[in-house]
Amino acid sequence: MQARETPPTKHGLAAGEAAAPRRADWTIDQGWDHYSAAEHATWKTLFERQSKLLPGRACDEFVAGMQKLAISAEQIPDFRRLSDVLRRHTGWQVVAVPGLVPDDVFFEHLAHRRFPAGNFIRKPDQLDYLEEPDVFHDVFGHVPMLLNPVIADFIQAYGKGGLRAQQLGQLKKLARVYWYTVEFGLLMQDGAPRIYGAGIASSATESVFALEDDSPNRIAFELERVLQTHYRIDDFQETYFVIDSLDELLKLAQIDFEPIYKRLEGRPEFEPGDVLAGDAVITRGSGRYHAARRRERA
Ligand code: HBI
Ligand code: FE
Repeated sequence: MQARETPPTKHGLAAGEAAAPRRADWTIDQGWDHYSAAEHATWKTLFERQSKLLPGRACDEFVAGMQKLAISAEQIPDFRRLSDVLRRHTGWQVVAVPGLVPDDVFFEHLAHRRFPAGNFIRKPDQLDYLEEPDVFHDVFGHVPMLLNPVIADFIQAYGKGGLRAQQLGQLKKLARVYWYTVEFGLLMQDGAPRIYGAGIASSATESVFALEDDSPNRIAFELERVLQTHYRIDDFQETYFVIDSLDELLKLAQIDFEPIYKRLEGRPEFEPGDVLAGDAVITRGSGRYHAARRRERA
């Protein structure tokens, strides 16, 4: 989830997580047997809330992935079971990590079809927002889309691209592509935007805001526009980028970004809420929500 403009400083250890010696790849045992009834109950609350909100809002591919996964409200899923299903469909597996891991570790896992998922779950008083990707964000938000072959290829390509972008010093730009697709992307379906981004799919408030609020912009995804556009890590997005088909992401996976990075050197970058003359605007937002938030902070 939280792909950050500034590298994460702390690598939070889940509450109660002993500072066990980390493996070089930062994976840990999920510790499924150690989840308390309260933690399973938090999962149930989050799962039931989203399951009510997503029909008609999540894209068909998300719904199809969720059905194949056969996860339920009753318990926090066991990553070994999830990996059995994922391996069969798209060759992915889920590996447990204590929270955000260093970028290169993250990319290395994705490049080998291993999805790092937080093994901890948020506290009941953090239901609506938390800093680090927990098991609900990662498993409920991301894993269903990993059953879609296009997304499965795209995220692996993002991992490989991330390692390359780091070598080229272009990570900040590439992180924006991940952010505005895998995390907060919308997909046109039956003439209206639908959710495929995990950051939206796992958030009760943002599932509604992203699709129905008049505040955000919704703009057709265009690679160079997104590479130059900053994003918010602390609040709803000011702009959601919309693709017409998941196959648009497959094309991205086949592009060599290096010449694009070069061409964009020194070109203007844009704020999250900007609308540009060249944008294919689907809905132009009023900006009301973020204007109110700025006034609160002023
Ligand atoms: N670590 N566990 C975890 N999950 C993430 O989504 C994640 C991460 N580390 C780095 C990161 N995301 C982003 O900074 C990169 O996508 C750029
Ligand atoms: Fe995420």
